Amino acid sequence: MIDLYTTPTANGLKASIMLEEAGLEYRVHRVDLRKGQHLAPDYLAINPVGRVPAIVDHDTASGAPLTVYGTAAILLYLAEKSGRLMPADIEARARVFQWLGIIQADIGAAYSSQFLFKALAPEPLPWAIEHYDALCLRLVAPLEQQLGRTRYVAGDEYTIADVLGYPLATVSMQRHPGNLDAYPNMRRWVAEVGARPAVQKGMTVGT
Ligand SMILES: N[C@@H](CCC(=O)N[C@@H](CS)C(=O)NCC(=O)O)C(=O)O
Repeated sequence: MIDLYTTPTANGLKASIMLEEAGLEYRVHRVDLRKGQHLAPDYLAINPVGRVPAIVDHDTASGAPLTVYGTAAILLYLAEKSGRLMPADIEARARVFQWLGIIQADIGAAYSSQFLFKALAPEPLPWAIEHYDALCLRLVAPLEQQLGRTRYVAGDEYTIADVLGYPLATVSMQRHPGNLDAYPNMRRWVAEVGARPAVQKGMTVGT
């Protein structure tokens, strides 16, 4: 059994989609960020970083519960545990790792800052909003180009890179006027990935 600590943000949804794709048994613990539950002592005892998503796997080889925090780490762990959504070939794996870094560390980090200035800032700061809107769109452009060349994000195989990308396209990118209107390759890919039952189920977790 795996405990999932989550909230229905883009990162939280990536973790729940992956749990569905992995076919592993899990139970959901909703962590309400607005109530500060991520900073409460009982959650900090599980994840001292005080952020979500995190998982605790009770079904380990050592018998000791294993906590894994961070979206990319969770997806990699679940891919290895389930033997799903990660290619065996070293070059194909390198492409997955590259997109994992681009989506989480480059695009995802830009969208986190965009969310702060667009949705949470007590007063609008036009320079910051314009800067992060432009940065997000600049970093999304290579993903749109890539999906014009390959069926899925890291090639012709569905992998954890697609699980990372889907909530980015369907949640974070909704904060741009027109959403995916100017992104035909992403729209084609979103329709295909969004038709998967595991993705549909994962997108409802914690909501
Ligand atoms: N590097 C982490 C970032 C996780 C993250 O930013 N979590 C947000 C919600 S999506 C959070 O817990 N924010 C609360 C806070 O930072 O106080 C990941 O990739 O999962």
